[in-house]
Amino acid sequence: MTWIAKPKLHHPTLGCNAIGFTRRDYEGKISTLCAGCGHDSISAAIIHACWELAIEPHRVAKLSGIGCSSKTPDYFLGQSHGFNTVHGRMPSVLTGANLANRDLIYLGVSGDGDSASIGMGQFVHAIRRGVNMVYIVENNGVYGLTKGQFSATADQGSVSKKGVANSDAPIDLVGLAMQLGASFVARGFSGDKQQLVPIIKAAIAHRGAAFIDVISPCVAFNNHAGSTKSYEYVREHNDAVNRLDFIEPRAEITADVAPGDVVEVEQHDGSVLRLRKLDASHDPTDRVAAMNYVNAHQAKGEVVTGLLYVDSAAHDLHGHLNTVAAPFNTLDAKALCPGAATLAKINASLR
Ligand SMILES: Cc1ncc(C[n+]2csc(CCOP(=O)(O)OP(=O)(O)O)c2C)c(N)n1
Ligand code: SF4
Ligand SMILES: [Mg+2]
Repeated sequence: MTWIAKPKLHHPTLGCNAIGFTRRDYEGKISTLCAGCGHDSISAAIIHACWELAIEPHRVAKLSGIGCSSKTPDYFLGQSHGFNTVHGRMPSVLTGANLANRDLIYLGVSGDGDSASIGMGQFVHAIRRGVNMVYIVENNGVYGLTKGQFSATADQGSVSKKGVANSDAPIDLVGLAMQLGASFVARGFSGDKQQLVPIIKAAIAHRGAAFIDVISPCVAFNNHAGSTKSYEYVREHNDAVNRLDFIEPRAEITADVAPGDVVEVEQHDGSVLRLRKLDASHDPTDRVAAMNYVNAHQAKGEVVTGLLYVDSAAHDLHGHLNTVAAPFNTLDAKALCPGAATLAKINASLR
């Protein structure tokens, strides 16, 4: 059995959000992943973020590829749209769905194998096109589902469960996403929900390509001494560059923080990202500085987490293509087909 249905009973005292849903309304089936797998903590963070944002589940489309990570959309948002694609093909299917219906919230869930190997070509183009989505890579440095081979994000020298050292150079998806023009780039750790939940909320509110790399230890094949994606290693080497408060447009601002310690960034929908700066030298609105910062700390063996880069004035793919505001799937045949005369005019202009 690959999935287990969850009983629908709710405790009567369970709290409701602004649209009357309990947290349980955002859950999915019972997870069949290994106990302690980091991916389950990420699912819990997604559930928490969507519940707090009071998102109507039918407004979310969750898409994934193949892998333990790509199985997880079955374990959250059970009342949302879902599509499990072929290995590495989530980004193109998500792009097509987004073009057809721009009104949904697109959540792409992938693994380091799914995105950094077979799906690399798909990943880079979805990011550089600025598809309006939250793209989460649940990064454990291995192919968990196929029994723990090194993935392309495994650090050089990192040791496998069988004692073999990885000789290949790693691909850093965070650095790549920044270089490709992603307008929201963050790294989280599955073991730090306090940091991860506001990052996911901010990414959902962001219009454009929001990429989140979440270090997510595989307890079966990559959680031993010598692994740089284990719980112990990340806890010891985590350099949280900032702490994020996400403030929704209508919510009252109550945080009491000393001026100078905080950077506020307003997003398209009016929500505010309040970044408590732990490292004053990091400016999350300067892409080149953010890339240098991540690289410099990586060279020291540190895993930088937090919101690394954000461009709150970014446009998404629909903005680039100047499409109409109405989703294509709501347009009738007359609006979608301009007619023979218009077509003849376009053809004439190309001759
Ligand atoms: C076309 C194709 N090639 C290879 C596979 C075998 N395969 C299944 S999952 C996987 C890697 C999964 O790794 P990752 O995306 O990191 O997910 P994880 O299991 O680690 O969460 C591979 C190679 C496949 N299913 N389809
Ligand atoms: S094999 Fe690894 S990635 Fe897959 S469910 Fe188990 S712990 Fe998670
Ligand atoms: Mg993996």
